[in-house]
Amino acid sequence: MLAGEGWSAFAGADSVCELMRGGEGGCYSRIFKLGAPQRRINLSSLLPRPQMPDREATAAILDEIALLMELKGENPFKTRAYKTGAEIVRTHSGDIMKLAAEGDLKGIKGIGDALAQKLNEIATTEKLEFHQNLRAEFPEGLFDLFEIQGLGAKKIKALHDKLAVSSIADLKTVCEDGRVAELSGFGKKTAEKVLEAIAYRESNAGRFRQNEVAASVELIEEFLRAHPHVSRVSVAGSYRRGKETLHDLDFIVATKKPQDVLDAFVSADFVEKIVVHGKTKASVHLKDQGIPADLRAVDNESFPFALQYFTGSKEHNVALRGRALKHGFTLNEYRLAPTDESAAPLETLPDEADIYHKLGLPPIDPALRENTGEIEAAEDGNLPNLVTLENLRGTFHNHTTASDGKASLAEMAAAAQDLGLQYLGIADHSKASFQANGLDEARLEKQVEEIAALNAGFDDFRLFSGTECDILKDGSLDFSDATLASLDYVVASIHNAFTLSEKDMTARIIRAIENPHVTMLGHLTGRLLLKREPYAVDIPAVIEAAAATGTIIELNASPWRLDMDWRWWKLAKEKGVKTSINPDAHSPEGLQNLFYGVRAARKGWLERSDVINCLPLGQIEAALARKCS
Ligand code: DGT
Ligand code: CA
Ligand code: CA
Ligand code: ZN
Repeated sequence: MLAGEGWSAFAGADSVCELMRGGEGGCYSRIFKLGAPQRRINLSSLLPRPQMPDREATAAILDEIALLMELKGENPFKTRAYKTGAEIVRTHSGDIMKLAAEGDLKGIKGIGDALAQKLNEIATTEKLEFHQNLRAEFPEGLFDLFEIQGLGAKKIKALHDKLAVSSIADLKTVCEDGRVAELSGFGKKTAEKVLEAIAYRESNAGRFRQNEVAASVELIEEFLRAHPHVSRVSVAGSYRRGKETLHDLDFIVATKKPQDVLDAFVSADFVEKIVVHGKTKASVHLKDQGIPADLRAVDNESFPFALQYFTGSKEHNVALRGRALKHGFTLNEYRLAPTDESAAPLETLPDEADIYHKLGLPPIDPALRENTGEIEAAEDGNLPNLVTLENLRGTFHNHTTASDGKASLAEMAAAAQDLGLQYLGIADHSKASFQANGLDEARLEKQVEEIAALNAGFDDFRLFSGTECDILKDGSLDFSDATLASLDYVVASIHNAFTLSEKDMTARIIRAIENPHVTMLGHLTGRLLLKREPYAVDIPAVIEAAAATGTIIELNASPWRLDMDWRWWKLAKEKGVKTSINPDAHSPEGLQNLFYGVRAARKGWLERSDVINCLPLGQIEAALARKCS
């Protein structure tokens, strides 16, 4: 059913563990293999695989051991061995899980006998007794503390040891009664920040980012499709609409035997808990993070109506039903029927698109169904021709091992070529981002040379040398104009001093935009979905400044960011501002973030012509140079 919509799910995303460490480094909750090398765009062939005991899951276990040992106050050398182990597991160039399963890790630097044995246990049994025992020494609630912005192992240990904090509720109490403020290394400001973070977490309870659910969506669709009595399957709800965060998953199937299908669904492997098991609907919680999921089983004739209704949004449906009434129809989740009951019933409608046709409209893409003018646009024949993954020809804002990425220039270039891209922009951090090992002028110059050397060896592919240059507190840039001018392009981003007033923050960003060498603005508001609120900034004023100067505004495609938010792109487009859909990749897998970026761009009504990285090699160069010339 999703075929033709051009955004069947594939995924790959930064997990909480890297954010726990406070960096932007790629740490993937799921690793998806890149497709076989091809010279055409094959982005959409990257589907999320159901979770296996893969190397990231293994690395996450080692990371957690290191954390827990730190909490216990163990010898730092022991702790470090696990951290190093996790890095090796993540970055080893061979099939390390296979080697581990075969007990064949000898000779890999950094993996001693004890670690090799543990890796063997994980690879063969999918768990590690040592880890489970260690975890059992701590109260379950303690693990939630790691999700609070600004708390690392050290601080959590202090809270745990000195104030007996072992849950978010405990933490709230000791922040409110002033004990945290008095704790050495904390202070009043930290206590306030922590309380804010707790409030933010509470306001987002029960919501998920797309990357947290994408693999389950694929798995469940596949499961349903394989059922012998199911003829049609689709995900619906907010996931189908490409919302940046969501509350539950919704699936619709067409079947003659709803009870059979619902029975199979609630007894499936992936289900943890059954909430509703009715005749036409089941609601469950998945084993995967307890994600709630609804399934509705309808007959083939009702399927298009159920799919339309349960895709939502509610506001879109209300507006569409209003339009149906004007045309003399009632529209619900089962049918479109004449309001006048004596009139002949409607013939059946085979597809969801036919519902829109019957109401005198072209089909409206699920991404647009938020009642923000899509029905009027459809009526006037002004629906956008939305950008697709396949339209992308390259991408900017990617990191390498030179700063905080996990892969080399050559590896990132190879990964981009595997995806069928024609070019890849490198934008490692600048020196002010010392926590991310940002490059100084000398290292940047060396990277520019390395890129030139690699480019000499490519046919029909090019690396662009850029930088993700820090915007300093006063809006000046971390590199001189001369240095910036030596690059193919510049992404300017904020990575510190998040707490400026809206006025100061806006002025800071606009000053950066006014620099003729700044090609594009990185992650405009700094938000981390469900984790950190955007900083205060006057977005219309920034859009205005970008339009006046010909500065591109990035659509950061990390599922944690999706920044600038889709709700602003219509305004940006009206003002003539272009975007670049940028994965902010810190590894080859990170390039898969483009999937989420395109979904967000579609929600923002963007077309191919609004997105500079749809331009082929040969035309993109001029777009990058437009501002300076
Ligand atoms: P969420 O909160 O991320 O799960 O968002 P949705 O949009 O997936 O919401 P959900 O799962 O409650 O319902 C799925 C769709 O079903 C929703 O987008 C529109 C439709 N729907 C649900 N309840 C109502 C309702 O009371 N009235 C109307 N018109 N539509 C509804
Ligand atoms: Ca939903
Ligand atoms: Ca639902
Ligand atoms: Zn950044």
